[in-house]
Amino acid sequence: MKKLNSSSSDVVIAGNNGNGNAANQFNGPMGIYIDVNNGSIIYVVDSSNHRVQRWVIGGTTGVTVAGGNSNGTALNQLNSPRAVISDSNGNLYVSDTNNHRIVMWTSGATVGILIAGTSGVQGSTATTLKYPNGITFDANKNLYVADSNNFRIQKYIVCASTTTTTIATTTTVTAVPPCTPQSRSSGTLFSVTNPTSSTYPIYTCYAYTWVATGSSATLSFFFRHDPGGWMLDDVKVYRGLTQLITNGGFETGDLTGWTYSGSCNYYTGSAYSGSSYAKSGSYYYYDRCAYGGDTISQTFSTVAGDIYVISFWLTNYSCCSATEIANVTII
Ligand SMILES: [Ca+2]
Repeated sequence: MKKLNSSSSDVVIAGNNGNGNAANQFNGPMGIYIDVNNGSIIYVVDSSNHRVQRWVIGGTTGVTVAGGNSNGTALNQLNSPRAVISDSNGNLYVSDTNNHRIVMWTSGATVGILIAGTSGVQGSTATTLKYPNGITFDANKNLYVADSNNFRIQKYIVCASTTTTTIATTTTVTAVPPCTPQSRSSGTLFSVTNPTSSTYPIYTCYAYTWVATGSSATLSFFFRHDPGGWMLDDVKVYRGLTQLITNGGFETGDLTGWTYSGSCNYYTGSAYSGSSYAKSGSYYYYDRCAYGGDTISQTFSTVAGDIYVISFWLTNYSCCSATEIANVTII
């Protein structure tokens, strides 16, 4: 372990005594974490020694504070851990990677407490993990786990009592949208007026995270295009792994599940057949509403405070000499 000193050259603060399992050595150190209560203490995940070492920065030896009993699935053991964090109560949380679990070690404990995953069992359900790696807390002490081989981030609500802190329930497994989501706090997800180029046949992916504020929300797509048209497909809203939008791929061939409103002098928006035009499947929503504007929307139940992941694919067909507007809102 090294850190920079004031002259910008590095200094060794732990280890540097070759590869081994003595108290002054490491074997495959991975995650490191500065104690949240004491900036002179560093925790080092000594991965290939299946232990977590506590070092006073600059000290000559470390003390094992988790694991150190060879690799295994017992609660006094770890198996190739990768990450450690501490909380203000002095508890350590260890990403016990090859045991597919997160364990908590209280100060001075000789065994850990299983708080997420299932010991030694890999899986992709809400109660299993597959090679977890990085872990962190948010300001409300919710625990986030990078569930590496499941390609997902898990969130666990922490329930604090007066004497100890335990993880009670798994609440959110977040679906991964088809493109990197942007965070939105207001009701407008996407808005464009008079685009300068036509992108058809390439669809663009749009994805957003949004926190519900009430018991329901309405996702709306307003389009105007005179002439030419907007093409929309694969609309999804996820709460955890539950998809909430009905007929987001328009594969019923009509607007089942959607509410239509607005007026157009020409061509109202409708589900169109044509697999070569659709982003996926056989149908897509094609809106050529000219000299007016129309909206399709869908309302679904929400839980205030929960995160929703919204995604859709959009392109425009022929432009750019007249008024062309797309507005996507969630209210
Ligand atoms: Ca489709």
